[in-house]
Amino acid sequence: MTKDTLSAASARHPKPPNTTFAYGTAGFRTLGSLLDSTVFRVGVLAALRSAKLRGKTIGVMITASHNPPQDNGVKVVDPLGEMLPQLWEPYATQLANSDNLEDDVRDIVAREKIDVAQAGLVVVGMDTRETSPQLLRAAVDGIEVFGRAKSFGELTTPQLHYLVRSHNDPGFGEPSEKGYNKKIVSAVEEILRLWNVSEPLEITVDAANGVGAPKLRNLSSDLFNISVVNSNTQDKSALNVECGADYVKTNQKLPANVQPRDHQLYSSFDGDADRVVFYYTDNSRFQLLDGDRIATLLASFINKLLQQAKVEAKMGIIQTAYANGDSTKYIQETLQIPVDFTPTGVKHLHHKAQEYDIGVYFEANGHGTVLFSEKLISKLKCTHTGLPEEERALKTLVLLTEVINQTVGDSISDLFAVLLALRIQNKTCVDWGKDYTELPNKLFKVIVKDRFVFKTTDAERRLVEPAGLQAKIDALVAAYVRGRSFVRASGTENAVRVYSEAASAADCADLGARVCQLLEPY
Ligand code: G16
Repeated sequence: MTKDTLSAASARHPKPPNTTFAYGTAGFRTLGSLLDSTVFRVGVLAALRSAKLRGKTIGVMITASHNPPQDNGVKVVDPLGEMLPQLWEPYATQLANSDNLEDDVRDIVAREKIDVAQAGLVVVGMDTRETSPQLLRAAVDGIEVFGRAKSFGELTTPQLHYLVRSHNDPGFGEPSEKGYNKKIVSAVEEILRLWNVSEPLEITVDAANGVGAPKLRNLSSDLFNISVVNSNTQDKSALNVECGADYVKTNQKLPANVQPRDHQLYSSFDGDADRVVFYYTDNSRFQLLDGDRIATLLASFINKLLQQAKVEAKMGIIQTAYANGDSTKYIQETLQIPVDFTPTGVKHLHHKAQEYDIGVYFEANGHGTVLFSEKLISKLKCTHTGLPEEERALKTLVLLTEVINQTVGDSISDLFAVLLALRIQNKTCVDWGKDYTELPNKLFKVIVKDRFVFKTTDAERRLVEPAGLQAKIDALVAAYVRGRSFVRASGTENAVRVYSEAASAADCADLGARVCQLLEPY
């Protein structure tokens, strides 16, 4: 271990007093001004992870995604673009809170039998927040204690995942932002040509004043025409404020600066462009098309292509407790696709999705993707029937695996996948919105003294602690037709989330408000 370097570097990144850092749903997240030491230490951990994997490239992303502008965060990405394995999360927490960094690093090195000399490259990206450049420097400092760092500057989170994967797996694409753009744009163009689509795909995207705005503008083609609003990344206080996927989903209303034309499709990204939701207005009534709708649209589109190609594949849809009850019913009864539930967090959904040939996972908040197994991709590539309709479906499926980010939920990829699914099936946004009717639902954010006292079970659908609280929620829920409600601590914000749904909008609001009241003593 290069003891002096670690202590010298660490001295430049002192830990703030009286602060405890917790690794949450998507890494560490809190006020950006508190995170310097944590990001430095995550950099150290990422290099150790690379060493453990004998020099494979690892990723570090500086972002707080949908959180307010003053927050920031950091997460680690594994070689194939997956999140840091959960077994390593305690190490991240151990280092972030350590008062004796050298001892704790030595402890992890011994427990994992790491040869630090094998540490390789760690690629780093950041979102557009004010604190991001300084935190990026802290990450690089940490990485360079044992490994090598390569900074890509501003990126969307899914671009960073792509870059990590392509550094380790050259067949995945060129390891550059250009490579990412080329992979998506050429696959979209090829699909459109296969289906003789000449009218360009069109949509207006609310980019949450985040990094998605410049990155979307870098994609160009005669075959699509994307207008971007809420693209002010210079005003650091504007990120996710009154705009973006989280705002639109939580408030179920239009973001600022979208003046809709009826029956026209719009979409919103979040601050780091890993979530997307869609919407339109019908007689000025707002209709949201969230992650549940994206999952059903893409699953039924892919199913149709599989039927046309005459290829059998095992498909499953993965949801969380936030999925609307009617979406689950529609998937099981109409689409006849199995549904699995996992706790919130793409790290959970992603692994479940990998159990299928085609795993479609979307959180209701718009975070998700469609994973195709390597085995299925090879089968699709090797099958040739000579029949034009079958060949076209086969080619489209293969190209979809290039459009849809295979490492993580990606607003840009998902945007194109949805536009293609609609155009090829000749489906309007209104048709899409009518696939099934949704139970009225509402999300609440409640600030409590200590959110960590809320412990859940059953894919976060039931509370086990505080004792007795779940029984009170059950009693309330029983009084409403098709009522459902649950309480869980956010893993990204200092708040507890309450979800409610019921047969009528009034009941849904009432149920949610009464469950929120139950939280007052906490
Ligand atoms: C992150 C996670 C998502 C999760 C969301 C909210 O999203 O990646 O899987 O749904 O946080 O989590 P929680 O309810 O625990 O706060 P993002 O877009 O913020 O990175």
